[in-house]
Amino acid sequence: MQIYETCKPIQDRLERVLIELIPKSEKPLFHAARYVLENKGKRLRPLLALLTCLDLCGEVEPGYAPACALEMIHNYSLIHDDLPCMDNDDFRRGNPSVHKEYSEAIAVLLGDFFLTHAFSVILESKDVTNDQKVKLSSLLSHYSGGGQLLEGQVLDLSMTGKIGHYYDLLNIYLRKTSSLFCCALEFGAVLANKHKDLELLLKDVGQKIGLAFQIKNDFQGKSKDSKQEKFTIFALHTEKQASLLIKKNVEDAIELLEKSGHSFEYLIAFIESMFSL
Ligand code: GRG
Repeated sequence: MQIYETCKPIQDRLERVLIELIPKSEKPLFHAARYVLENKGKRLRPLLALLTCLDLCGEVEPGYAPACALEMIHNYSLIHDDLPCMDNDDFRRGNPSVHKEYSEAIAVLLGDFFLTHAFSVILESKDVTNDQKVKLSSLLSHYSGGGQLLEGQVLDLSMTGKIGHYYDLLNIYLRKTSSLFCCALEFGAVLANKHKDLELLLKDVGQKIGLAFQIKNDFQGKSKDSKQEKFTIFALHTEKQASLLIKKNVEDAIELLEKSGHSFEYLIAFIESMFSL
């Protein structure tokens, strides 16, 4: 399947909706919001949500606002992660990170804006039912909250300069990276009104894709991570073992989807494209 042809119009519309959701004002916060969103990311999480929805109910239209909300949470986490008190990154997506282009205060406040605005975007959407709004908001606060994304970041920071067990690494990766992938897939099921049946399966798939994605990310950041003494897969495994872990997690995720009794053709094709299979 040529997944690019399916994704291109969806991604083009995502970009437009994302910008439309930011108040049209030149105030510093909204200027900075457009700076971040126009400096395009891959939009993996909203695309995963919309393709899951497409597979399960044949349409994506009602999902744009919630998918954009998830992308806002992802962007908030990256803006805060780049701050000097966290990962201290001067660049993001090839351009100066928000605290470098604007100021640390704007970076903190812009993260806060995306975090709060994401929930308004869901609650004010005219395309989802009240039941869906409750479920989507609850999933978003769960996966971005103190037991998931935030705990992942706390654990990640606490392990700098240390080497833990594989279990510790798994715990960090499932939280800091898999959590928003689980959220994306579960969003798709909520939008298609199939969440009750598929919650556990999609959580399992999201965890595996997230693990594979984080290990892939570790390859890309290997030299910087080692300078910063970050605890990554390479503290415990060789490159060959790490590559095998990526392959195993992706294959297992796809097998779960294939055996689910539902047709996940778009989602599977997209996952394969994420890992160039
Ligand atoms: C500070 C609240 C807070 C959380 C930080 C997500 C995170 C936790 C830190 C960001 C750094 C990091 C290694 C995150 C893991 C997830 C990851 C690989 C993010 C990058 O995702 P991509 O590649 O980014 O999808 P783009 O730029 O394409 O959107």
